[in-house]
Amino acid sequence: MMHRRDFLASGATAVAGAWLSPSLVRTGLWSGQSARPRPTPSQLAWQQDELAMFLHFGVNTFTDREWGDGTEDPAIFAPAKLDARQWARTARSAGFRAMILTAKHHDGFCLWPSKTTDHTVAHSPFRNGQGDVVREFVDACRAEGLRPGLYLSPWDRNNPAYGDSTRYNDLYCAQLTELLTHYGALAEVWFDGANGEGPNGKHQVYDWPRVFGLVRRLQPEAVMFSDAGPDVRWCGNENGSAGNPNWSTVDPAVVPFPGATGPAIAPELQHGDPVGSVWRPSEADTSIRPGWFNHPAEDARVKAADALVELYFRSVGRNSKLLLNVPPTRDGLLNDVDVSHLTAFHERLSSLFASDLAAGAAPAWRPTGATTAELEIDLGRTVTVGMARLGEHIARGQTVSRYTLLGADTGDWSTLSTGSTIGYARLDRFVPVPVRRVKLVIDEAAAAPEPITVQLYGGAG
Ligand code: FUL
Repeated sequence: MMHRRDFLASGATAVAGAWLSPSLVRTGLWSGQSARPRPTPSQLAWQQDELAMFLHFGVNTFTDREWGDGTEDPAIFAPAKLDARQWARTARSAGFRAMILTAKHHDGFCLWPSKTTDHTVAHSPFRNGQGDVVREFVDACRAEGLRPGLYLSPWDRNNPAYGDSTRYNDLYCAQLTELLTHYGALAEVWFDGANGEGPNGKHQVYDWPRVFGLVRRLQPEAVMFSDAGPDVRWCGNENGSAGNPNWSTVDPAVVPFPGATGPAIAPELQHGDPVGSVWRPSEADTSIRPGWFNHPAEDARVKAADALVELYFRSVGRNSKLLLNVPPTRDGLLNDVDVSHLTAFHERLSSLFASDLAAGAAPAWRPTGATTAELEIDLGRTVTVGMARLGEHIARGQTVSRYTLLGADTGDWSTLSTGSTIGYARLDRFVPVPVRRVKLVIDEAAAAPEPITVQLYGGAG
C-alpha cells in the first residue's frame, strides 16, 4: 500500500512550530487589512459546520480490504439492511452538520448506477440492481438537516480508460457530471490526492483546471476539497491534527495540484501561510477506527469518547474542521460500538460547553498599537475557569498570530494560556483557577486585529 500521506505527515511533524519564532510584524510583509483574503459564504458555512461525518463504503467493505484493486465482482456488494437514515440520524444526534460519502473509491466501483461503466451498484444484488446508494444518502442527509458531500476518487484501478489521459479525463468528468446534476445541491466535493499507480504502465495526467471548472459551473455553492483546494485544503495528515499555528490563508503556488509531493507541501498544508494570497482553510480528516473501511476485526479498536474529545480539540480547536470517518458495515448500517462512542462524545462536548461563564458580560476592546490590542472582561463575580474558546470574526479575515490570556481574582493578573493563531476557533485548556476578570492580549497580528469572541468554561468536566 502507498503511504504518500504518512510521508507528508512525518514532514509536518518536523516543521511544526517553524512559524512561531520570527516577529510577524517585523517581516514587513503585511498587506493592509482590506487586502487580506476573506472566506466566501460557502467557505464560511463549511467552517461553521465544525463537524462532518465521512462514510467509506463500497466493495472494500465486503472484501475486508482498504484499497481494492478493481477486479472485485459487483456481485459481492450486498448490504442487506442498508439504512442511510440511520447514518444521518446518528450524525445529526452526535452534533454533525454534514456528511460525505465515497461515491467511488480507488477500486472504481460506483455506488450509483453510472452510465459510464458497468462497475456499479446496477450490477450488484443491492435492491435487485435497482438501487442507488448516492440517492439514498443525499435523501437521508436532507431529511435529517445535514449538508451532503461526495467523494469521487480520481485514481481508478478498474476503468480501462485510466492512464489514457484524455479518455479517462472525459470519463471522470462524465461521472462527476452525473453526481453534480442528479442529486441536488452538494455542500462539498472531495478530491483525494492518493495515487498508487504502480508499475503497470498506467500513468494518468489529470486535467484539474477542467475538473475544478466543472464543479464551479454545475455546483457554484459547493466547496471543493483537495490538497490544492481550491476552496478547502487537506490538513496534511490523516490523524485529524490541524497545525499549530494554523492559518486559513495559503500561497496557492506551493501546493499546485492534488497529490503533489515535496518538502514545502506538508508545512503549507499544516500551517497555511500568514501572507498567503487565498483563503483556503484546513479540513482535518481521520477515522474513528484504524482503517477507513469497516473491518469487523477492528470492532474493539473504535476510538472512545476521550479520544474523540482530544481529536475535537486538535482540529476544531485549532481553526480546522473535523471530518470524522464512521464506516458502515456489510449490513449497510453504522456499527453499534461506533454509534455508542459517538453518543458519549456528544454528551462530553455538550457538558464541557454547557455554560459560557462570560455570557452577558460586556467585553472592553482597546487597540494598543497598529497590530496589537487588549480585550478585558469583568465577570462581576468570581468563577472557576479552566477552558476558553476564542474566535476571530473570520468573515473579515484572520489576523492574530500571537496572544496571551490572563485572569485575575482579587489580586494580580496571571497567565491562563498563550497561543499563536486563533481563526474561527481556538480552544485552550488550563488548570482551573478562580477569576473575576479576564484579559486577552493580542501580542502580534498580521493586520489590525478586530474584536475577538471570548467564551469561558469550567473545564475538566
Ligand atoms: C486516502 C485514501 O487512500 C484512503 O483510502 C482514504 O480514502 C483517505 C481519506 O484518503 O488518500
